[in-house]
Amino acid sequence: MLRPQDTATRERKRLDGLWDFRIDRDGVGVEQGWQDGALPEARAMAVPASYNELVLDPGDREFFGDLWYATTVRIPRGWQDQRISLYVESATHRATVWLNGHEIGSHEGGYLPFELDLTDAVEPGQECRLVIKVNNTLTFASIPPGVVEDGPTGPRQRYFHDFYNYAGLHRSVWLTATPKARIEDVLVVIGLDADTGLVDVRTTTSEADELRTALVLSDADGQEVASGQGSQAQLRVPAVELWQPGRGYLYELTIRLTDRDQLLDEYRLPVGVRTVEVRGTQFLINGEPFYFTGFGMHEDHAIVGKQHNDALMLRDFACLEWIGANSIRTSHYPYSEEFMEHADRTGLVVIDETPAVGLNLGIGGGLFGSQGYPTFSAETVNEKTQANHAQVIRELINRDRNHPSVVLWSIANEPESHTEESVHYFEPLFAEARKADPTRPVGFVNMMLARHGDCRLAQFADVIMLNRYYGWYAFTGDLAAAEQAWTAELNGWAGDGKPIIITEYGADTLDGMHQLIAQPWSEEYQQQYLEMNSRVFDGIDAVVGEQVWNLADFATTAGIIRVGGNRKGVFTRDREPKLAAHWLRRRWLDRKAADAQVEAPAD
Ligand code: GCB
Repeated sequence: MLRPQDTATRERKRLDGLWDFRIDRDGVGVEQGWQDGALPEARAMAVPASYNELVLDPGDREFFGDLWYATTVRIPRGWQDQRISLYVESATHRATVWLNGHEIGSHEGGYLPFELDLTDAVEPGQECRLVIKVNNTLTFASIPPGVVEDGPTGPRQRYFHDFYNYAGLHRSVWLTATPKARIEDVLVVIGLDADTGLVDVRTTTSEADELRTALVLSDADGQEVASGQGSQAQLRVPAVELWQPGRGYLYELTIRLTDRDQLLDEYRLPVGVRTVEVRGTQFLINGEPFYFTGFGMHEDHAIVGKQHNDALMLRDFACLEWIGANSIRTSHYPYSEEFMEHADRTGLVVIDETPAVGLNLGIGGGLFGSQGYPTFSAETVNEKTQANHAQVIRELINRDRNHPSVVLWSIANEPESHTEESVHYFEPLFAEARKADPTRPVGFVNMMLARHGDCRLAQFADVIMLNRYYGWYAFTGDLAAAEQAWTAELNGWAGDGKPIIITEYGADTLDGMHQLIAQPWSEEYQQQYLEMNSRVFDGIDAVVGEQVWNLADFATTAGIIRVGGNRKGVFTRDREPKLAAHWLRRRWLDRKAADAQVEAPAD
């Protein structure tokens, strides 16, 4: 599946704006025919946006079930003889689509796009009513999982992850027109032979072998540097300009499908030439050891929730650049396609994560106020969950495999990983990821409950990713003891001979709270906590990265350990720096300058 584009042969129409919206409180929508499009008592809803902060009734905000969206669209009259489809970038967590009352299709999973063929259901020039029923209920089968429990006042949605379950149409919705004989998919695999870039292109087309596929690769100035033809071809780029961390040099690949001299379809793809390799305890990009600095993040902002918004995204990138971060992890779900494209352009290195978060029901239950459950059982996380998990791995890799910014797949965040059951569940999923992309390393993020020696999944990973909160959840307030225990644990992992990335470490911090004798929650403590962690990392060669939790404060469910959300941001929720941000900036800019062998910029 290809992202919609405007090219010589393709068109797209963004359907963003105010749609009609109705929460199906009584679960009567289908019975009452809301799918036909006349949504009774509808209110206006922004698309894209999370709906939750735009309704002020607490019951509406916390609602779980069906959310109905409807809009009227006109199919452009020039779209005769085209394949017309609907491309939905993100419907959290599943959706069913009707057009003029006819069911067109559905999709499971909230953070990855889906495309539905509308060709037989529409007439160019005509107006039609588009209805999308979004469902935000989390179950033991969904990724991420959740459960509906009986509460004193009725059923309640619980989940096992630490961010608010925002829902809605979070990213753009598109109508697209493509030629019927078309390019369906493109895979680019990169290699390097000395300073020659090897760009292997595999193109899938909708029909007939006798059609010709022509490839042209141009540099950033638009000059052609290589060309080729065929559905499988290798382009060689002498004296190649590499895509590098912090310098996202992109070529553009133009793929043209022709029938004799007639152009049938055209697609353009940015291409970054870079290699990724794990060698011993090193993580190499373009053959050079790479040290990750940066954050675990969230797509999260006041009012709009998980909406993709270009301006807010640019502010996040500006914060990352200011602080000297070279990388992020898309914790805990795939981010918008615009984000991935901008990472490619700016040279931001990305650890790309599936939405599999909270697959540790014992801990999740305790932390988030639910009863405890066994993680893996016939009634909880089971084969159905595993099938959905395999599906999101395939869909994520299929969506993001051509992004040079992506250097590592994370197939889950903090799952149960110390039991035999976890091996049964995860071993096939590692295989699934490797099959979908044999070119990149694969890992998962380990949590504190499965320390070195107890974790049974690390054996399947190319890179060890650790989330640790020594000095916060463990040894709270005692940084000296934390430093000792953390160093001891990390030395154990270092003995395994794989690179280690610290994917989370952080301390909740209330901006504005200052203390001379620094205690947890103060701005001073956050800085001292980060300083302590840095000392630990600097003493262990196998540590090849540090990603602080979190770039910014973010919304969570209500809880006694959350103050208006999770406050581990180095920036506030509106992206202003806390005290520690200045210290971190100094550390990372100095490190960057040392790597580049230049003088570090002054403050
Ligand atoms: C974690 C989770 C992350 C939480 C964080 C915390 O280990 O991966 O989702 O937000 O801890 O702050 O507790």
